[in-house]
Amino acid sequence: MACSLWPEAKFPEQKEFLSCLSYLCSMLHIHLLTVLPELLESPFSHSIMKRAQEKGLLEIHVHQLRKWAVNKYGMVDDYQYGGGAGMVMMCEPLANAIDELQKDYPFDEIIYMTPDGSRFDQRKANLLSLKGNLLIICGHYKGIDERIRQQYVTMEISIGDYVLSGGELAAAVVVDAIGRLIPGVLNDETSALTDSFQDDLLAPPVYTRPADFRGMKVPEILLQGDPKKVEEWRYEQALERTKERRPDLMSDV
Ligand code: 6GU
Repeated sequence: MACSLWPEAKFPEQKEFLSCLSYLCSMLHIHLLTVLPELLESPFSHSIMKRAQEKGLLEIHVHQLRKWAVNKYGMVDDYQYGGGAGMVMMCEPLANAIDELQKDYPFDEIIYMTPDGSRFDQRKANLLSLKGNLLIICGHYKGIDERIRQQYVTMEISIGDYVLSGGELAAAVVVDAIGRLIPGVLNDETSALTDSFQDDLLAPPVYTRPADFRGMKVPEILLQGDPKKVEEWRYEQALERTKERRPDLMSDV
């Protein structure tokens, strides 16, 4: 949720105060376990995700799973029992990594990114943004050993009905969606309250200058300066757009 009570700090004392306050209120630690940490560098180093970390509201820790490998070659995957193409991520490195991290961070959820998980949506993003410590396991190859899923994993997430070559890009999507919802991350201009899906409606169309672009005019109502009329128009547009493009979202409206 966006919150205008979180101003931009101008002085060092303000910055420190805000960062303490945020720590007490809504600091979220997200740990990611991956064999490809490089893939997760850029998505969290810019824009809103960068600001969330600078404000002390979000901490992202990317761990190379090979650190917990069973041998000096950094082996974390092995052939699957029963035969068949594709390797499986082994139990020991994952179990050792989770056991070690869990000592310092009492995870609210241990999430496994997998195409056979349950579909990620705005509701899940909202719920996860209120947690304090999350661990996200990025799957690779044929996936992780079933026993880790049974013993450790508390939530399995897919981002859609298609297969990616690994869980990293899906994890980046999930972390971005969660991170921007942490109270204090967005300001009035970037508010999440008017996002598509936040109220089961798609967002209405938006316009900026010029008012006339190659003969295409901005709807008159937006130029008249009546906030109540603008709000009504936006709601109507959101309803129409949702009915047309995503009628499946409308069952409760
Ligand atoms: Cl979470 N992982 C992979 N590998 N593919 C996916 C996915 C996750 N979600 C959709 N496709």
